[in-house]
Amino acid sequence: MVSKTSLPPKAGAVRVRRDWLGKGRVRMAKTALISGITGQDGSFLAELLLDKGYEVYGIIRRSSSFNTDRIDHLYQDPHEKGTRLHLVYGDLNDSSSLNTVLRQIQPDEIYNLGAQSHVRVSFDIPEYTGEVTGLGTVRLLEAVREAGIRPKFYQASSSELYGKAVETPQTETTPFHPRSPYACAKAYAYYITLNYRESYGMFACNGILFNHESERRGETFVSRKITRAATRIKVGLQEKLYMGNLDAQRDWGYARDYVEAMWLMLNAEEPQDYVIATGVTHSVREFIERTFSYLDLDWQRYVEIDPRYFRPAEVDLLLGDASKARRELGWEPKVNFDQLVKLMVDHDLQLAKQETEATEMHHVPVAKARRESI
Ligand code: NAP
Ligand code: F7E
Repeated sequence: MVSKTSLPPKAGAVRVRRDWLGKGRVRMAKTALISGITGQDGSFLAELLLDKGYEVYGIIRRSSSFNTDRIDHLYQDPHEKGTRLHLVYGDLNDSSSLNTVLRQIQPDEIYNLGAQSHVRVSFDIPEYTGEVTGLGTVRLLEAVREAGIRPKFYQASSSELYGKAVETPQTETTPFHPRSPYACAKAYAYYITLNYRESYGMFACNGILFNHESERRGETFVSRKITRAATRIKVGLQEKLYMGNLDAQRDWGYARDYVEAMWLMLNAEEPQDYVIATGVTHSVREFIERTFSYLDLDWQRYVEIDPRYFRPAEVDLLLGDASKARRELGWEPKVNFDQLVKLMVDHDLQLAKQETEATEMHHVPVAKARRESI
């Protein structure tokens, strides 16, 4: 299903694609390259950029099974005319692939979303996380220099940088105190992005995004783990939900709102770093309560604590102040906490019902718990 694209010819350092609309009218299409296009944010960003008329290239990794579920609805046969989404193989651990991709595509905008993004997992694979999430960024930035091009560059920085936060709410000037190998890797990526802006005058921005979730969120992040489990419990597919630290507080927003901020940053006058957050924080316990109560379930009957989900070092409280983004980019979140929980539960309830039907049809034994090793 993924094809190596036939790349259009180049016409100099900054290339503009011309799609003929007939009668001599031309559309000047910008080209964007997304690392991490198969992830939650990558899929929403690809949708947004395609809607805006961009030609979108996404870097995907070779996998023994398909991992393009989140973008399958956007994918078109490359043999069809006018296809604007192209997938190319590459890896943030492999400089040569990045060099080739950049030389060939010469994008106007690069969104570096690729990462080993799970905080708990980063304690198990710290070196690998450093390679992909940290050094991967400098590999991509160097590939830009080697290609001799001047694209705008977005780095997916994270509120995890604040870690053991020294002030609340956190802003662009709050000092960092990373609390995990993931956050340490993101700190390197943040500073190297800033360094390339200062050293080479690159239009490079850090979006310091607070937690953002959706119906496409990976199932081992806490929000989706809760909405998947609660809806499966509701339809009788699961009996218990095992959780870690319920006291942690997060500033949760909706991913679709947050990818818009990425685009706004690269289309602002000046390259700068921005906090993107809702300005409201809730505990994991509140997320659980809200989810179960929406489903008319008493959460205390189903939720148990399993210490394996505690982290060696925890980030207790995150709360972002996105005033700068509101002021300078005109960005604000559209979906609040209750709406977020509702849209995720509605989606996952449908999924659970489909699972029930499949289970009944094929006489599959009901699993007591899902694969939730983290
Ligand atoms: P995600 O769902 O975990 O997606 C991560 C993406 O990175 C996937 O497409 C993955 O590909 C790709 N990737 C992993 N290793 C790679 C490698 N070696 N080379 C190339 N690509 C690789 O993450 P997300 O939630 O969309 O987040 C997007 C970015 O924002 C990440 O950098 C994350 O750290 C950061 N961030 C996220 C949040 C949040 O709340 N979601 C907040 C702040 C910052 P596969 O599909 O092949 O695994
Ligand atoms: O955990 C607590 C856990 O894994 C949130 C990534 O996208 O956002 C994400 O990182 C909180 C933590 O996200 C379970 O201890 C309790 O305090 O959903 P999470 P995260 O660690 O905040 C940031 C901004 C990123 O940049 C990252 O890429 O929930 N928690 N019990 C649990 N968490 C999980 N996963 N599973 C539990 O059972």
